[in-house]
Amino acid sequence: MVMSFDFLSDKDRIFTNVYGFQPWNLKSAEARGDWDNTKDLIAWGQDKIIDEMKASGLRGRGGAGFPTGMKWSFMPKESKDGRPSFLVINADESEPGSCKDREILRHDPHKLIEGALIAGFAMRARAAYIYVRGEYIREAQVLQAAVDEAYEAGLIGKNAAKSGYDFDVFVHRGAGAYICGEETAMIESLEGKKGQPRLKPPFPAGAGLYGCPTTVNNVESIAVVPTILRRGASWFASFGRENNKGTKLFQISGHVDKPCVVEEAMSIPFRDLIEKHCGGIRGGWDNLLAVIPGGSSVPLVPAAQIMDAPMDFDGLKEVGSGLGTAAVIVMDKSTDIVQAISRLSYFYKHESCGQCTPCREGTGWMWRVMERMRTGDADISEIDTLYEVTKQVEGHTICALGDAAAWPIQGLIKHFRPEMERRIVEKQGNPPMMEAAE
Ligand code: L3W
Ligand code: SF4
Repeated sequence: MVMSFDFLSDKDRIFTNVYGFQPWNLKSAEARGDWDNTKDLIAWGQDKIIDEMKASGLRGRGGAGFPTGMKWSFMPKESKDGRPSFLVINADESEPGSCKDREILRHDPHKLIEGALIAGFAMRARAAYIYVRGEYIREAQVLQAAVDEAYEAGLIGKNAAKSGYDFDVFVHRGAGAYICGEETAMIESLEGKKGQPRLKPPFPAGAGLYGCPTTVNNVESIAVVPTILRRGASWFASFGRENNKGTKLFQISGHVDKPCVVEEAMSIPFRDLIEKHCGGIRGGWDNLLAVIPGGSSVPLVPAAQIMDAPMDFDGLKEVGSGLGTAAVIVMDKSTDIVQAISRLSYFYKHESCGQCTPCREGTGWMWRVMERMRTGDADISEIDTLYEVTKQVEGHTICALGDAAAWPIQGLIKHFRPEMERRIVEKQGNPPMMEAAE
């Protein structure tokens, strides 16, 4: 039996200015409820804030889904040798398909700044560094102007929002490298070095920015904090299902009638998300080929398997993929699926920082073979070799970029192997192995 889904109602939306219909400025943000008695929330104290965040079930919105309250609890309660702690906010949104943090930065920056203060207080951080993707020029300007407004109004800085807590916020612009979205590469970059991931452990909570305890959180994870605390953990946890709670910004691009960014309840079935907010699939549901549901780093899912999948961490894992950043890339039957995945392979080859051999050599090798798969110039036996190489890269690198380069190709081979074989056969004629099989 197909259950009907309770769509998120307007009164339950956190991001009420996601389309920028109202100004982003402080006056307008206050009218939307931001900075309303922030001092009272801070007066709860660190432990109560962290407990409330844990109870809300919020999991990181930047791709990994790590429980946010638990992450904050890793930060030390006492400073060692007088060293400060830091909050770093990851606004280096560069994952192909992801475009939600951008809407927060340019239309709702005060939600992020207020969230930074409360989260920073809860983890005893001295300051927040917001690392903004280099290409987001206008967004960085808006964010900086909002930070300036907040300083001027006494909401951050000394005795922030009259809470008795001193807290600074710095906006830092990246320079266009995708790898700086990886948390330890971001920390290196903030320190003025080349953005290359560090080995973990130690995790940033132990040794992060300038060697000090640091937590790195995604923009959306921080921007939802004030509303969760004001409305209560149980309100937030009433959306979605066990282990997959809350509301979420979905970003739908590709072959739908109306691509959009929309806040919905977690666990919304794929079909409902597309019908309600995107006007359906271009050319109708029979025209759907495949979907990459979480940004380019997660495997594609063929049409038949995604239709009724709940759009959450567990639902997408069950169909062999992941929620990632909830960047939903929809591909209809006009898509050259081999070319699409080959283009992603080029992206990862281009963005590899080159530190580890499996990633540096593997991403280039996989892209070159993918290109021959695209043109039909590969040998059929190379499909297995390509798969083997993705397995050699996966799990054998310092950071997740190696996995991210391997998974889209694995998904292609798993679900579209006949299409890969077809173009080789069409270009070269039936190789002996296939002739014998007929
Ligand atoms: C202390 C432990 N802390 C884990 C912390 C860790 C991190 C968080 C999650 O990658 C993924 C990646 C992309 N003690 C800890 C601990 N932590 N164990 O928890 O850690 P992790 O390693 O699972 O993930 P990550 O390195 O944060 C994020 C995928 O997201 N992704 C990419 C999105 C890209 C963007 C963008 O464009 N900016 O968001 C999409 O799927 O491939 O797998 O904070 O320190 N024992
Ligand atoms: Fe750099 Fe790739 Fe190694 Fe990550 S996996 S550290 S991007 S070489």
